[in-house]
Amino acid sequence: MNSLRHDWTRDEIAALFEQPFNDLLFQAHQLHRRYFDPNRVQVSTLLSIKTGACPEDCAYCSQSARNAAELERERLLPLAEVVEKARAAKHNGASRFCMGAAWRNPTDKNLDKVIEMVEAVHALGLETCVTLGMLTQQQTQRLKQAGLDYYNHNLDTSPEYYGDIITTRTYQDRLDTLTHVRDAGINVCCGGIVGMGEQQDDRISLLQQLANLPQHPESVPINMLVQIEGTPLHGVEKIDALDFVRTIAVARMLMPASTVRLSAGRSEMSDEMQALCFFAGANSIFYGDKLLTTTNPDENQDRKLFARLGINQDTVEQAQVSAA
Ligand code: SAM
Ligand code: DTB
Ligand code: SF4
Repeated sequence: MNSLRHDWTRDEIAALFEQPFNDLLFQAHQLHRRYFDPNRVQVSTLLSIKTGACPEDCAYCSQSARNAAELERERLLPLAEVVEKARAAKHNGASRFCMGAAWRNPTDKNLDKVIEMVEAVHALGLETCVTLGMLTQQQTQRLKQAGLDYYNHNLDTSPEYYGDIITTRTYQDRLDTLTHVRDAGINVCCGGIVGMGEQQDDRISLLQQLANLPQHPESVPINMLVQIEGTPLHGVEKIDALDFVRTIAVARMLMPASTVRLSAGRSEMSDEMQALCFFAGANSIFYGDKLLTTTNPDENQDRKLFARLGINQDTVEQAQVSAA
């Protein structure tokens, strides 16, 4: 197998993007087949364990206290409710359960509670993932000991566009958290959002940041902005569907051994657009009718789509073998 590269230049990435669509998809798909079964998709289910009232000012997010989105806030959910949701997710075929909290960072007391959740979900035989904001080195070590498999922390956009989207934490803060997660031996889930009014150069630069990390994230979520009323990004120009597919294809080419997740935004995608994304190299989705605060296609719709495409879902066992 080719060795993985961490020295991509912007010009090289731009050249990948600028190819004719068929050439790009052909190359991305070929590489995809070299590393993965093209007919297998990993499925994760998301649960918001603490919703809203977040002190951060992320311009896309319904949960920022500074945005005017209508949202029912919720305190940290009780353990029993989380376990019940995780059991249902497993029953529906998810192999990973991802818990998200609207925090800038968890307090150590909050982390105690999350650790109980991670242990309980792990005990159900599911892979575990959490996204809690910034973490210290000590906090990542505690999560690792609890059996956490993945930590999601996105770079969100390019360093150049970042200041237009978030001002309450820096790009470097994000990179520091990613280093702590990596150093603790937890799998890294890190990607971004497109369709936030960014330029093609920003997509190139975001993917360059991800691909040139010392180790590629094991999981790379590519979110298409879910526009939420009351947030500053509501009404921003949407990304062209084929440009979105190109972004998936380039992510696949830069990080060929990573799982690329067709993440938020699927409710607005046609089956045909999703099919192109799977061909271009996406091999993971969020499964279940809710993301954190917004809707996702329901499981029946996804089952039908997988059946039409001849795609199989990863079972928990298969997911664990591929992650090993
Ligand atoms: N509060 C934590 C943090 O930001 O690190 C964890 C939860 S946060 C909601 C997780 C990620 O979801 C964000 O980094 C962002 O990439 C993605 N996200 C949030 N709102 C979104 C939206 N409206 N559309 C697409 N992706 C979104
Ligand atoms: C990721 O990259 N996308 C997920 C997960 N990681 C936590 C979140 C998507 C959120 C979409 C908007 C919402 O439902 O609030
Ligand atoms: Fe808070 Fe995370 Fe939303 Fe930003 S993305 S406002 S940190 S919940």
